[in-house]
Amino acid sequence: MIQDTWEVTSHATSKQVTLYRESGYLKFGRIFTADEIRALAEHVDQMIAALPAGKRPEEMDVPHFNDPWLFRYLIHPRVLDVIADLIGPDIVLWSSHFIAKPAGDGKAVPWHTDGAYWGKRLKPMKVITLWLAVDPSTIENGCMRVIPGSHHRVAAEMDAYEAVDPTRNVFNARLKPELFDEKTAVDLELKVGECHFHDAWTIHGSNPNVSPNRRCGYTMRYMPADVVHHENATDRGRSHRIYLARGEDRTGGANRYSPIPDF
Ligand SMILES: O=C(O)CCC(=O)C(=O)O
Repeated sequence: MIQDTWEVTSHATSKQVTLYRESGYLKFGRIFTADEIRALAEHVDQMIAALPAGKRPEEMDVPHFNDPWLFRYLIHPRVLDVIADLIGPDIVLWSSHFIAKPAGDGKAVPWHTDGAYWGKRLKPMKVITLWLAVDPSTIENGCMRVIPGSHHRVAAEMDAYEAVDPTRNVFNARLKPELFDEKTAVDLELKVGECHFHDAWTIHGSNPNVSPNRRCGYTMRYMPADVVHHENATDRGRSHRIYLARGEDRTGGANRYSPIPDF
């Protein structure tokens, strides 16, 4: 059996940066130590155990708004070092979301781009997502899948979507199948603690989890500090907090940043 050595990386090589820009995604290694990942997994177990009746574990969106402890991951220097390699030194924390698909009946994530989902709230749309494997993420338990190079099209607006059954899917719409070739999809399997990155315009999704193992990913989302957050253009009118994680604002003062809480 091959031993899984746990190496921690805090920078992307120039080859990885080029690969990310060309393909719209990047399979990466581990940024957090084994102890840090163990602590996060325990925290997630407690969060899931505390969910109110009827709330699905795929839906733990923006948990950091009410849980400052998560900032030790979201603005960890090693994370920000890698993000800086990929998008530059001025970094805004845009969002985060645990998508934990329970064993046996985990929902699918329909094919989509994040850029279309967040609509007109961000200009220009330059979000990068770090998807961190809290559990091993495999083809069997519904790992994330991407369409390589699809971010170059930047065409996937909301009218390119059609309805799907929300009881079986994390969202109620999917990108129309005729707009891309699902046969070109790449499965992004990860060992626990590994991560991958994707661009806001990369077409991606994942299958349901019918396996005996939970699949939990923590999506940690960042953007360069020249992106303007149009607070009044939120799709559901809800307020959304953003945080200047590193460097300086580059919007000329257009954004309102929330203070980073004590963690
Ligand atoms: O966790 C998944 O399967 C999909 C994640 C996703 O849609 C995202 O990170 O934008």
